[in-house]
Amino acid sequence: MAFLGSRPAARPAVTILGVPFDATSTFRAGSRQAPAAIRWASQSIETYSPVLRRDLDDVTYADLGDLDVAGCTPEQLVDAVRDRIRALDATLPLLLGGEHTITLGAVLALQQRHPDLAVVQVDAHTDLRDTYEDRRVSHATVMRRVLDVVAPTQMIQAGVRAGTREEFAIAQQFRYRTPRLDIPGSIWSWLEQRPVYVTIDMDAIDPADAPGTGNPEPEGLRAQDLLGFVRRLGLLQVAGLDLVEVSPPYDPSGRTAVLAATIVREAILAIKGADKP
Ligand SMILES: [Mn+2]
Repeated sequence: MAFLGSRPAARPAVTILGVPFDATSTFRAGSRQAPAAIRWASQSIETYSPVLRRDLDDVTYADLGDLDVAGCTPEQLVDAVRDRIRALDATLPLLLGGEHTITLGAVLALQQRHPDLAVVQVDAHTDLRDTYEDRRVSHATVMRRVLDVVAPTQMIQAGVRAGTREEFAIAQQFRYRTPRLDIPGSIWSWLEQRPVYVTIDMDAIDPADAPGTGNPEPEGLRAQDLLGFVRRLGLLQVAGLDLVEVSPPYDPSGRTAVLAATIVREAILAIKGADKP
């Protein structure tokens, strides 16, 4: 099953790729089931966004299905995502996780294409440990590995409210960080001037709105905060985007997957250059 309304397109502006990987998830695994759950949930929502006043019929995007990452080590997973995105050439990747580790592969590919790439991380957790359970590549270290290739002054963190003292000290060097999603105008203006990779960890949202995640954290964003942010992505030069850490086994009502599908729809509709020629 493909994402809502997806049809084959010769040169889609946006390419959806599922990355069903959750091998380093320590507390509660299950995000490998998320790409299928989000696609299934997408069948329950409308193709039209009354807020953006655009319809999925107005844009070109393609759902290429899932990367085959069964049995991969985290390092192999990162390489597989990186190589797949390199092969996509100019089309904008929209990744459906899987755990947060997948972001590293996307950033490695896109930072090579855009040396001035900025990264916006919307997340409950800092994800800045240097190692976690003896691993250098994991969902808990992913943004630290991103820092190996992207300068901290190119980084924005929003929604973050959990991490160690050491991780928060590292995040102090970022261009901007906030436990909410209140990105000020000066930072938006800065973002508008460079290619941006956006990674959205579903646990940034409050567990009330998105209970189906591996590591829920109280005091999160409301769904409408995040949707408001996503609808503004048309102001930016978005180079790529991911939505990670939806965990269907912890989503008995299915509402986390429906919200994820809605975020994906609004992102496709908001992103610049997706209009049909
Ligand atoms: Mn995360």
